[in-house]
Amino acid sequence: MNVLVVDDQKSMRSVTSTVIREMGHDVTEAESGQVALDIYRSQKVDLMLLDVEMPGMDGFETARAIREHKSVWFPIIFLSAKTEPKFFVEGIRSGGDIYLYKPIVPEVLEAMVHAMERLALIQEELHQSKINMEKIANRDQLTGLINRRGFDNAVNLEITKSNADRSPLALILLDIDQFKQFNDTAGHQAGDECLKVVATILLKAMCRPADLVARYGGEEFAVLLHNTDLAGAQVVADRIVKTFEDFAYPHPNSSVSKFVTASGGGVQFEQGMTSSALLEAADRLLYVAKREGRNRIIF
Ligand code: GH3
Ligand code: MG
Ligand code: MG
Ligand code: MG
Ligand code: MG
Repeated sequence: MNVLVVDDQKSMRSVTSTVIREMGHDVTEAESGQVALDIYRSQKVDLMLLDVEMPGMDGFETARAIREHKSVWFPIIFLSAKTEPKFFVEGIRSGGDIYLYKPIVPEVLEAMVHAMERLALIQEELHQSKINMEKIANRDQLTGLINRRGFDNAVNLEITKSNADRSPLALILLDIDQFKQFNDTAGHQAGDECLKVVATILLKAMCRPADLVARYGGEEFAVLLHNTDLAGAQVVADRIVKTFEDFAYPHPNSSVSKFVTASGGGVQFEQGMTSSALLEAADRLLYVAKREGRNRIIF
């Protein structure tokens, strides 16, 4: 663990630091609450040992400032010569987890650090599983692409960015042509395989890592082209159509082609547009592409 030892007295800091280092942890020292806060903001702290009486910001204020931050929890152990119950109570109220009396008893400090380490581990596991669940929630299981939820989040982020720095942003919405017939003729499982192939086709047609491909709905896909204007998006659209042709994935019952094709609508983001307006604009063009014979992307 990265342990931050905060005490205005150098001798006290060294005694504490020695115990912690002997336990195998890395120690950073701070001589005031303010310095502790600066360190906490710039590097990862897994455990803080905090003195109470310090000139300027005392330990209680320091703990409160950290807890106000609402970052991921990490343990705070107070080490104080103030042994009256009211200080103990204030220590816990200000956000401390344990309050130990000075002079420190090394075995007791060690035991308490172990106890906090156990809790910190549980906390870390929870934090990781929260991150993993977010990832799962944003991904489509069949194709491995991000799903509508993930895509909508990404679009909103990109829109905020484009509104701020005026960078261009383009979106293409795609829908597989006569996919119902595909399923009806070849079966639903074959349809699922086809969806995976279409995901591969679209990923293959992208050439920049920042371009985002999503499975937006059943047989609908969306492509978000960051820092791309309409002309750039048209190049990508041509490449998408070309990649479908190259793959030549057989369609068992399509009036458009012997192979799987898709229709699409492409739009460029305009300042102030909402994400739903952007998607609706693409959807309208997609509908036009369907009406005009499918197997094309219209801008
Ligand atoms: P159009 O060319 O006008 O887009 O015709 P279409 O048949 O593709 O469109 P329609 O909306 O009538 O049908 C879409 C089909 O996509 C119907 C639905 O069963 C199928 N579908 C949606 N999600 C999945 C899926 O996850 N797996 C499979 N196999 N089929 C799916
Ligand atoms: Mg002190
Ligand atoms: Mg559809
Ligand atoms: Mg379709
Ligand atoms: Mg349809």
